[in-house]
Amino acid sequence: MTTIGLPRPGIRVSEQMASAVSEGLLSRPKWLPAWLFYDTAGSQLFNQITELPEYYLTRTERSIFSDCSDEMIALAAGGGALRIVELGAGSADKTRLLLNAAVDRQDTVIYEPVDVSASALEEAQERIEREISGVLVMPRVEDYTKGLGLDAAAMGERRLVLYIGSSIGNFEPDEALQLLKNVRAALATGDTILLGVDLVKDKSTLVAAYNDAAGVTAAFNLNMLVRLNRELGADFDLAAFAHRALWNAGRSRMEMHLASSKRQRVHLPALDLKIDFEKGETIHTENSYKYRPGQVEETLSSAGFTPVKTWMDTEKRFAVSLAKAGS
Ligand code: AVI
Repeated sequence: MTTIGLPRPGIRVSEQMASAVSEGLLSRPKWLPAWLFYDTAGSQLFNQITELPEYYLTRTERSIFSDCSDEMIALAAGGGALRIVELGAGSADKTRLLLNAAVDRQDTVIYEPVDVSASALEEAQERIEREISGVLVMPRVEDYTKGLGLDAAAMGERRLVLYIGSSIGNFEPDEALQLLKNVRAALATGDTILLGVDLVKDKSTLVAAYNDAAGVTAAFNLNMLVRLNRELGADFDLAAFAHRALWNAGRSRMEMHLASSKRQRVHLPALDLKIDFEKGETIHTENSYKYRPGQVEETLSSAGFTPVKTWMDTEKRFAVSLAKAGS
Protein backbone atom coordinates (compact mmCIF):
# COMPACT_ATOMS: atom_id res chain seq x y z
CA MET A 1 0.00 0.00 0.00
CA THR A 2 1.17 3.49 -0.66
CA THR A 3 2.41 5.19 2.45
CA ILE A 4 3.82 8.65 2.78
CA GLY A 5 6.52 8.02 5.37
CA LEU A 6 9.55 10.30 5.37
CA PRO A 7 13.25 9.69 4.83
CA ARG A 8 14.80 8.52 8.11
CA PRO A 9 17.51 10.85 9.41
CA GLY A 10 20.90 9.16 9.49
CA ILE A 11 20.14 7.14 6.35
CA ARG A 12 21.16 8.80 3.09
CA VAL A 13 17.99 9.71 1.23
CA SER A 14 19.31 7.98 -1.87
CA GLU A 15 19.59 4.69 0.04
CA GLN A 16 16.11 5.05 1.40
CA MET A 17 14.95 6.03 -2.06
CA ALA A 18 16.52 2.89 -3.48
CA SER A 19 14.66 0.58 -1.13
CA ALA A 20 11.32 2.43 -1.37
CA VAL A 21 11.46 2.61 -5.17
CA SER A 22 12.38 -1.05 -5.60
CA GLU A 23 9.67 -2.17 -3.19
CA GLY A 24 7.03 0.06 -4.75
CA LEU A 25 7.75 -0.69 -8.37
CA LEU A 26 8.02 -4.44 -7.77
CA SER A 27 4.61 -4.46 -6.01
CA ARG A 28 1.26 -5.14 -7.67
CA PRO A 29 -0.32 -2.61 -7.99
CA LYS A 30 2.79 -0.46 -8.29
CA TRP A 31 3.28 2.47 -5.92
CA LEU A 32 5.82 5.12 -4.98
CA PRO A 33 5.93 6.96 -1.63
CA ALA A 34 4.55 10.52 -1.57
CA TRP A 35 7.65 11.92 0.19
CA LEU A 36 9.42 11.53 -3.16
CA PHE A 37 7.43 14.53 -4.42
CA TYR A 38 9.38 16.98 -2.31
CA ASP A 39 12.71 17.64 -4.02
CA THR A 40 13.47 21.31 -4.78
CA ALA A 41 11.33 21.38 -7.94
CA GLY A 42 8.51 19.42 -6.28
CA SER A 43 8.45 21.76 -3.28
CA GLN A 44 8.22 24.73 -5.65
CA LEU A 45 5.39 23.05 -7.57
CA PHE A 46 3.57 22.35 -4.30
CA ASN A 47 3.85 26.05 -3.39
CA GLN A 48 2.29 26.87 -6.76
CA ILE A 49 -0.50 24.36 -6.10
CA THR A 50 -1.41 26.17 -2.88
CA GLU A 51 -2.18 29.28 -4.94
CA LEU A 52 -4.29 27.62 -7.63
CA PRO A 53 -7.97 28.60 -7.87
CA GLU A 54 -9.02 24.93 -7.67
CA TYR A 55 -6.87 24.12 -4.62
CA TYR A 56 -9.25 25.58 -2.02
CA LEU A 57 -7.47 23.96 0.96
CA THR A 58 -4.75 26.54 1.68
CA ARG A 59 -6.80 29.69 1.26
CA THR A 60 -9.75 28.22 3.18
CA GLU A 61 -7.60 27.25 6.14
CA ARG A 62 -5.90 30.66 5.97
CA SER A 63 -9.32 32.38 6.12
CA ILE A 64 -10.19 30.36 9.24
CA PHE A 65 -6.97 31.52 10.87
CA SER A 66 -7.53 35.14 9.85
CA ASP A 67 -10.93 35.08 11.52
CA CYS A 68 -10.15 32.98 14.57
CA SER A 69 -6.41 33.04 15.52
CA ASP A 70 -6.96 35.28 18.54
CA GLU A 71 -9.57 32.93 19.95
CA MET A 72 -7.46 29.86 19.15
CA ILE A 73 -4.42 31.32 20.89
CA ALA A 74 -6.44 32.51 23.90
CA LEU A 75 -8.02 29.06 24.38
CA ALA A 76 -4.66 27.32 24.00
CA ALA A 77 -2.90 29.69 26.43
CA GLY A 78 -5.63 29.47 29.07
CA GLY A 79 -4.36 32.63 30.74
CA GLY A 80 -0.68 31.56 30.78
CA ALA A 81 2.23 31.83 28.34
CA LEU A 82 2.44 29.76 25.15
CA ARG A 83 5.32 28.08 23.36
CA ILE A 84 4.42 27.06 19.80
CA VAL A 85 5.68 23.89 18.11
CA GLU A 86 4.98 23.33 14.41
CA LEU A 87 5.24 19.93 12.74
CA GLY A 88 6.75 20.78 9.36
CA ALA A 89 8.83 23.87 8.71
CA GLY A 90 5.90 26.25 8.62
CA SER A 91 3.81 27.52 5.77
CA ALA A 92 4.62 31.21 5.90
CA ASP A 93 1.40 33.15 6.14
CA LYS A 94 -0.83 30.73 8.05
CA THR A 95 1.76 30.29 10.80
CA ARG A 96 2.37 34.03 10.81
CA LEU A 97 -1.30 34.70 11.68
CA LEU A 98 -1.05 32.46 14.76
CA LEU A 99 2.36 33.79 15.83
CA ASN A 100 1.11 37.37 15.51
CA ALA A 101 -1.87 36.53 17.70
CA ALA A 102 0.51 35.00 20.26
CA VAL A 103 2.93 37.96 20.37
CA ASP A 104 -0.05 40.25 20.93
CA ARG A 105 -0.61 38.42 24.24
CA GLN A 106 2.94 37.94 25.50
CA ASP A 107 6.22 39.77 24.91
CA THR A 108 8.23 36.87 23.53
CA VAL A 109 7.03 33.64 21.95
CA ILE A 110 9.28 30.64 21.45
CA TYR A 111 8.49 28.96 18.12
CA GLU A 112 9.86 25.45 17.54
CA PRO A 113 9.45 24.26 13.93
CA VAL A 114 10.21 20.52 13.58
CA ASP A 115 11.32 19.14 10.22
CA VAL A 116 13.73 16.61 8.70
CA SER A 117 15.08 19.29 6.38
CA ALA A 118 17.69 21.55 8.02
CA SER A 119 17.56 23.93 5.03
CA ALA A 120 13.76 24.29 5.24
CA LEU A 121 14.16 25.09 8.95
CA GLU A 122 16.87 27.67 8.29
CA GLU A 123 14.63 29.40 5.77
CA ALA A 124 11.68 29.37 8.18
CA GLN A 125 13.87 30.78 10.98
CA GLU A 126 15.27 33.56 8.82
CA ARG A 127 11.83 34.52 7.50
CA ILE A 128 9.92 34.41 10.78
CA GLU A 129 12.57 36.29 12.82
CA ARG A 130 12.76 38.96 10.11
CA GLU A 131 8.99 39.35 9.83
CA ILE A 132 7.69 39.04 13.39
CA SER A 133 9.49 40.74 16.22
CA GLY A 134 9.01 39.01 19.54
CA VAL A 135 9.31 35.50 18.08
CA LEU A 136 12.37 33.46 19.03
CA VAL A 137 12.79 30.53 16.62
CA MET A 138 14.28 27.31 18.01
CA PRO A 139 14.33 24.82 15.11
CA ARG A 140 14.43 21.06 15.72
CA VAL A 141 15.80 18.77 13.00
CA GLU A 142 13.74 15.67 13.69
CA ASP A 143 11.48 13.17 11.94
CA TYR A 144 8.26 13.74 13.85
CA THR A 145 6.60 10.80 12.07
CA LYS A 146 8.78 8.50 14.20
CA GLY A 147 8.09 10.25 17.51
CA LEU A 148 8.60 13.67 19.02
CA GLY A 149 11.24 14.58 21.61
CA LEU A 150 10.48 17.90 23.29
CA ASP A 151 12.37 19.51 26.18
CA ALA A 152 10.39 20.35 29.29
CA ALA A 153 8.55 23.66 28.92
CA ALA A 154 9.22 26.43 31.43
CA MET A 155 7.09 26.60 34.60
CA GLY A 156 3.65 27.94 33.81
CA GLU A 157 4.24 27.67 30.06
CA ARG A 158 1.95 25.60 27.83
CA ARG A 159 2.83 24.12 24.49
CA LEU A 160 0.62 24.44 21.44
CA VAL A 161 1.47 22.00 18.63
CA LEU A 162 0.43 23.09 15.13
CA TYR A 163 -0.24 20.36 12.62
CA ILE A 164 -1.97 22.26 9.87
CA GLY A 165 -2.36 22.26 6.09
CA SER A 166 -4.16 18.87 5.94
CA SER A 167 -0.77 17.16 6.26
CA ILE A 168 -2.36 14.49 8.47
CA GLY A 169 -4.49 13.53 5.43
CA ASN A 170 -1.45 12.09 3.65
CA PHE A 171 -1.16 9.32 6.25
CA GLU A 172 -3.13 6.10 6.41
CA PRO A 173 -5.70 6.28 9.25
CA ASP A 174 -3.67 3.94 11.53
CA GLU A 175 -0.48 5.94 10.84
CA ALA A 176 -2.34 9.22 11.52
CA LEU A 177 -3.61 7.91 14.85
CA GLN A 178 -0.13 6.72 15.86
CA LEU A 179 1.38 10.06 14.90
CA LEU A 180 -1.16 11.89 17.10
CA LYS A 181 -0.52 9.44 19.97
CA ASN A 182 3.20 10.19 19.66
CA VAL A 183 2.47 13.92 19.84
CA ARG A 184 0.30 13.35 22.92
CA ALA A 185 3.10 11.34 24.56
CA ALA A 186 5.51 14.27 24.09
CA LEU A 187 3.13 16.78 25.73
CA ALA A 188 2.18 17.60 29.30
CA THR A 189 -1.42 17.61 30.51
CA GLY A 190 -3.05 20.88 29.47
CA ASP A 191 -0.85 21.39 26.40
CA THR A 192 -2.82 21.57 23.15
CA ILE A 193 -2.77 20.61 19.49
CA LEU A 194 -4.30 22.54 16.58
CA LEU A 195 -5.05 20.16 13.72
CA GLY A 196 -6.13 21.25 10.21
CA VAL A 197 -8.07 18.70 8.14
CA ASP A 198 -9.76 18.80 4.78
CA LEU A 199 -13.44 17.75 4.80
CA VAL A 200 -15.42 15.43 2.52
CA LYS A 201 -17.31 17.43 -0.10
CA ASP A 202 -18.71 17.03 -3.59
CA LYS A 203 -16.62 14.93 -5.90
CA SER A 204 -16.18 17.58 -8.59
CA THR A 205 -14.63 20.10 -6.16
CA LEU A 206 -12.29 17.43 -4.81
CA VAL A 207 -11.19 16.12 -8.21
CA ALA A 208 -10.61 19.64 -9.57
CA ALA A 209 -8.37 20.45 -6.58
CA TYR A 210 -6.10 17.55 -7.57
CA ASN A 211 -6.41 17.97 -11.33
CA ASP A 212 -6.18 21.70 -12.01
CA ALA A 213 -6.74 23.24 -15.40
CA ALA A 214 -3.23 24.73 -15.57
CA GLY A 215 -1.67 21.28 -15.13
CA VAL A 216 0.45 22.20 -12.09
CA THR A 217 -0.67 19.13 -10.10
CA ALA A 218 0.06 16.95 -13.12
CA ALA A 219 3.59 18.41 -13.26
CA PHE A 220 3.94 17.83 -9.50
CA ASN A 221 2.93 14.17 -9.89
CA LEU A 222 5.16 13.60 -12.96
CA ASN A 223 8.07 15.31 -11.21
CA MET A 224 8.45 12.11 -9.23
CA LEU A 225 9.55 10.36 -12.44
CA VAL A 226 11.82 13.30 -13.33
CA ARG A 227 13.44 12.79 -9.95
CA LEU A 228 13.93 9.05 -10.51
CA ASN A 229 15.45 9.76 -13.92
CA ARG A 230 17.89 12.25 -12.41
CA GLU A 231 18.76 10.48 -9.16
CA LEU A 232 18.59 6.84 -10.22
CA GLY A 233 19.50 7.16 -13.89
CA ALA A 234 16.04 5.81 -14.84
CA ASP A 235 14.62 6.26 -18.34
CA PHE A 236 10.95 7.02 -17.65
CA ASP A 237 9.50 8.61 -20.79
CA LEU A 238 7.48 11.45 -19.31
CA ALA A 239 5.28 11.67 -22.40
CA ALA A 240 4.20 8.05 -21.85
CA PHE A 241 2.77 8.59 -18.34
CA ALA A 242 -0.31 10.63 -17.48
CA HIS A 243 -1.51 12.19 -14.23
CA ARG A 244 -4.73 10.71 -12.78
CA ALA A 245 -6.66 12.07 -9.80
CA LEU A 246 -9.63 10.11 -8.51
CA TRP A 247 -12.02 10.23 -5.57
CA ASN A 248 -12.22 6.93 -3.67
CA ALA A 249 -15.52 7.40 -1.82
CA GLY A 250 -15.31 4.06 0.02
CA ARG A 251 -12.01 5.07 1.63
CA SER A 252 -12.78 8.79 1.79
CA ARG A 253 -9.63 9.82 0.00
CA MET A 254 -8.34 11.53 -3.10
CA GLU A 255 -5.81 9.35 -4.88
CA MET A 256 -3.12 10.34 -7.35
CA HIS A 257 -1.72 7.88 -9.87
CA LEU A 258 0.55 7.91 -12.92
CA ALA A 259 -0.87 5.85 -15.77
CA SER A 260 1.26 4.27 -18.48
CA SER A 261 -0.17 5.18 -21.89
CA LYS A 262 1.40 2.10 -23.54
CA ARG A 263 3.07 -1.22 -22.93
CA GLN A 264 6.63 -0.33 -22.06
CA ARG A 265 9.78 -1.29 -20.17
CA VAL A 266 11.58 1.18 -17.89
CA HIS A 267 15.20 0.73 -16.79
CA LEU A 268 16.52 1.86 -13.42
CA PRO A 269 20.24 1.13 -13.70
CA ALA A 270 21.14 2.38 -10.20
CA LEU A 271 18.84 -0.31 -8.79
CA ASP A 272 19.64 -2.89 -11.45
CA LEU A 273 15.92 -3.08 -12.22
CA LYS A 274 13.82 -3.37 -15.36
CA ILE A 275 10.13 -2.68 -14.79
CA ASP A 276 7.43 -3.63 -17.30
CA PHE A 277 4.20 -1.69 -17.64
CA GLU A 278 1.02 -2.80 -19.36
CA LYS A 279 -0.94 -0.16 -21.27
CA GLY A 280 -3.09 1.64 -18.66
CA GLU A 281 -1.16 0.24 -15.70
CA THR A 282 -0.71 2.77 -12.89
CA ILE A 283 1.72 3.79 -10.17
CA HIS A 284 -0.14 4.93 -7.04
CA THR A 285 1.69 8.02 -5.73
CA GLU A 286 -0.49 9.64 -3.06
CA ASN A 287 -3.54 9.38 -0.83
CA SER A 288 -5.11 12.47 0.65
CA TYR A 289 -7.76 11.53 3.24
CA LYS A 290 -10.79 13.74 3.72
CA TYR A 291 -12.58 13.81 7.08
CA ARG A 292 -16.30 13.97 7.80
CA PRO A 293 -17.43 16.51 10.42
CA GLY A 294 -16.92 15.03 13.89
CA GLN A 295 -14.28 12.57 12.72
CA VAL A 296 -11.36 14.82 13.58
CA GLU A 297 -12.58 15.11 17.19
CA GLU A 298 -13.04 11.30 17.36
CA THR A 299 -9.50 10.75 16.10
CA LEU A 300 -8.08 13.29 18.57
CA SER A 301 -9.98 11.62 21.44
CA SER A 302 -8.63 8.20 20.47
CA ALA A 303 -5.12 9.68 20.59
CA GLY A 304 -5.57 10.92 24.19
CA PHE A 305 -6.74 14.49 23.58
CA THR A 306 -9.94 16.21 24.74
CA PRO A 307 -11.50 18.25 21.93
CA VAL A 308 -11.92 21.93 22.89
CA LYS A 309 -13.32 23.62 19.79
CA THR A 310 -13.49 23.16 16.01
CA TRP A 311 -13.67 26.05 13.55
CA MET A 312 -14.90 25.67 9.97
CA ASP A 313 -15.37 28.03 7.05
CA THR A 314 -18.97 28.88 6.14
CA GLU A 315 -19.04 26.31 3.32
CA LYS A 316 -17.66 23.60 5.66
CA ARG A 317 -14.80 22.79 3.33
CA PHE A 318 -12.04 22.68 5.93
CA ALA A 319 -11.83 22.26 9.71
CA VAL A 320 -9.30 23.34 12.31
CA SER A 321 -9.68 21.59 15.63
CA LEU A 322 -8.13 22.50 18.99
CA ALA A 323 -7.74 19.72 21.56
CA LYS A 324 -6.12 19.50 24.98
CA ALA A 325 -3.77 16.76 26.14
CA GLY A 326 -5.80 14.87 28.75
CA SER A 327 -4.48 13.46 32.03
C1 AVI B 1 0.76 18.25 1.38
N1 AVI B 1 -0.58 17.72 1.20
C2 AVI B 1 -1.47 18.12 2.30
C3 AVI B 1 -1.16 17.97 -0.14
C4 AVI B 1 -2.57 17.32 -0.24
O1 AVI B 1 -3.50 18.04 -0.61
O2 AVI B 1 -2.70 16.15 0.07
C5 AVI B 1 -0.29 17.44 -1.24
C6 AVI B 1 -0.90 17.59 -2.61
N2 AVI B 1 -1.04 16.64 -3.48
C7 AVI B 1 -1.62 17.10 -4.57
N3 AVI B 1 -1.91 18.37 -4.38
C8 AVI B 1 -1.44 18.71 -3.17
